[in-house]
Amino acid sequence: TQLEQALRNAIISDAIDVHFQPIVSLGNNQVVGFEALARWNDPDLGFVSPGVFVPLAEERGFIDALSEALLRKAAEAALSWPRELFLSFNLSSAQLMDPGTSGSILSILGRVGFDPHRLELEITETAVMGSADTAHRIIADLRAAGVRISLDDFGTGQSSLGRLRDFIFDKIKIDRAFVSRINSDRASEHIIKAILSMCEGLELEVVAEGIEDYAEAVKLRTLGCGMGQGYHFGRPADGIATLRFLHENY
Ligand code: G
Ligand code: G
Ligand code: MN
Ligand code: NA
Repeated sequence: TQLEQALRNAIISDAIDVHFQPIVSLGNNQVVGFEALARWNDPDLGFVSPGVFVPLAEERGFIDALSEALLRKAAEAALSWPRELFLSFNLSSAQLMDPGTSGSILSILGRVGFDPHRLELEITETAVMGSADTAHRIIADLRAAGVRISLDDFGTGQSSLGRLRDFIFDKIKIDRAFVSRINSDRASEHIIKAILSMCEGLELEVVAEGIEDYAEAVKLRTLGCGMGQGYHFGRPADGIATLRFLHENY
């Protein structure tokens, strides 16, 4: 198809960019890291969402090439940040079925000179279930090298609390579906409270995603949520705007 051909060309010509969205400590509003988010502005097709082209890349077998280029760009950009903030990078489910993934990630970090302790990988619960043995091996190898693992979109889809008993995660990211209703819907508040209490017991760090206003940030801080992310703190921005943001704000 036209989209597939355009994606293939974009990967070959290294035209897919990476943007960064701040993750802050809710206690003091300090930026502690950034999530890398792929952005593709095609001359003919315009902006194509990663929600569209990442699944297409997985389906067509381009995901390794795409993800390697994005991780390299993201880690290179992170080396120029003024402080040792963490970099959070999304892994797709196909990558967790490929035993070569851990070696490939660590070799990119080595080549770029990026400390694995500064990298976090975001994965979803469904991705771990796809090919459980391979996924667990990849995660164990990465964690042994110092990489941290976060469970993305927590609370949605096929979440099973049982997965948390495997102790393969360092952090969970509460899906914005709960966060956006925290001040209007008592049920969402109770669910978030329960997640925070459970994560405290399991010694998991927590990020609330999709914080869009001050009232949500205040509520989450009051409930004891450690970190937040969302348009209230900053939208995803390119590497240069991210550097400017860091120099102006922190
Ligand atoms: O950035 P937001 O605009 O629309 O992202 C849409 C979806 O694409 C999200 O689920 C996000 O996790 C995913 N995504 C964004 N960038 C990447 C990436 O570099 N790799 C993978 N695997 N997924 C990404
Ligand atoms: O699936 P994942 O959580 O990786 O995707 C992150 C997605 O959330 C990206 O598409 C990003 O652009 C989007 N996002 C980040 N902050 C906000 C926010 O405050 N509100 C909304 N609606 N989307 C957000
Ligand atoms: Mn994510
Ligand atoms: Na998420």
